[in-house]
Amino acid sequence: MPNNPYPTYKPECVLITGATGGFGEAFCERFAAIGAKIIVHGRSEAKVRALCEKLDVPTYPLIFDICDKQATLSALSKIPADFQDIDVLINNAGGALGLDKAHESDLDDWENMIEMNNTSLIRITRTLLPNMVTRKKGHIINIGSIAGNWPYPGGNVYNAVKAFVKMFSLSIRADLQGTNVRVTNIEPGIAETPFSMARFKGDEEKAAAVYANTKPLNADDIAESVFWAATLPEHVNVNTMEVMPTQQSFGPLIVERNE
Ligand code: 8X3
Repeated sequence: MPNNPYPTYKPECVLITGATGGFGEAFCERFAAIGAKIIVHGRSEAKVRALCEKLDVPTYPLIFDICDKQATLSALSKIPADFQDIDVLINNAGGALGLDKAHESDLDDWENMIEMNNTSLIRITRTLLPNMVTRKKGHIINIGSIAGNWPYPGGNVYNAVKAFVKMFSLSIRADLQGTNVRVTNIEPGIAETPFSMARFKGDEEKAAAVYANTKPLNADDIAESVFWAATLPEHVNVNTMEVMPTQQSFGPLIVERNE
């Protein structure tokens, strides 16, 4: 096969939040494959350190609970000098809690989803963005979801937090005009990862049913999408990228019929 003459950009330092989860590990491996230094974030020290060991590139372990503001700011302020020039920040940490109807949902789950998917994401982004602007170099890649575009029953706050991520991504692009900093929102559809185990709080049967008898996306499919957006030449910005399995698409709107 002839070489592709299209130029690519090679990020040298990538920070991945929620790196020990399904997507996160695939992202680490994809960027390590081109020799990028990886800042591996997670809550479990053992898992973060095990992943750092596995990656065949320089790594820096970043251990904090994304819902803890002080721990977040403190850990970010301690990133050593040789990892501080972050070319790509992948805001991947987050997730769904529950799939109950709005009037039957757990209020704590709702508040936690806002904290995990939105508050933590803006905190990390706001902290790391100034250095990207100063360097006139950097890329924020947010892991959104088709849930931010398409409401579905039981999605309620998860749909809403991912819609926030989409609009935050687009909106900060406007602020970053003239800085050369890129922003991308990647919006995966149904993907077989521990996502559903977390959503259904360890109920294996419910989680497995989500992926039964179909071919969902996998973590490598999304790693490749993220990697493609991140390695395009610096004058190219992918604003949003919605990716679904071929076997997932759209349904009709529901109309209630009277007798
Ligand atoms: C995960 C995709 O379809 O379960 O963000 O909401 S979906």
